[in-house]
Amino acid sequence: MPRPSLQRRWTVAVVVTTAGAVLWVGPAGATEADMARLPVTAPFLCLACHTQEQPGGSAPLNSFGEDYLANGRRWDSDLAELDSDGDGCTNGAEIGDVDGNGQADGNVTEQAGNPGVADECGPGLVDERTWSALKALFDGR
Ligand SMILES: [Ca+2]
Ligand SMILES: [Ca+2]
Repeated sequence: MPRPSLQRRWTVAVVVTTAGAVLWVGPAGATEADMARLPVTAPFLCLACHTQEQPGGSAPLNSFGEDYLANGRRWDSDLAELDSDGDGCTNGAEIGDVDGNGQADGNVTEQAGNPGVADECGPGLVDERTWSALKALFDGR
């Protein structure tokens, strides 16, 4: 079998390296795209879905991250109704989009609690009925 030319070997090396880089970068891009699907991301950002911050979204998923993945990586009413971390507040209430329509409730700019960490929806969190009433006011404009 003839030995491949130097040019061909270089071409193969470049293709393999590029493919490896794309695969390596892939999860980070997906994580950013996933985060962009949530109507409110501050202040927890990566930690809404991951157990710790690691480059490229390589940290293990928390309970909300797992549910998000199981929901086809979509933020919708089904995911909003769940209480992934079991702390008594729905994901929607913690994220700030109770009905999961993709729009932040009222003028909410920060998540009320971390949807993947229990015991973060304390007395400061307005209850869901209040959120719904507030949201209805804004939706009815
Ligand atoms: Ca919860
Ligand atoms: Ca929580």
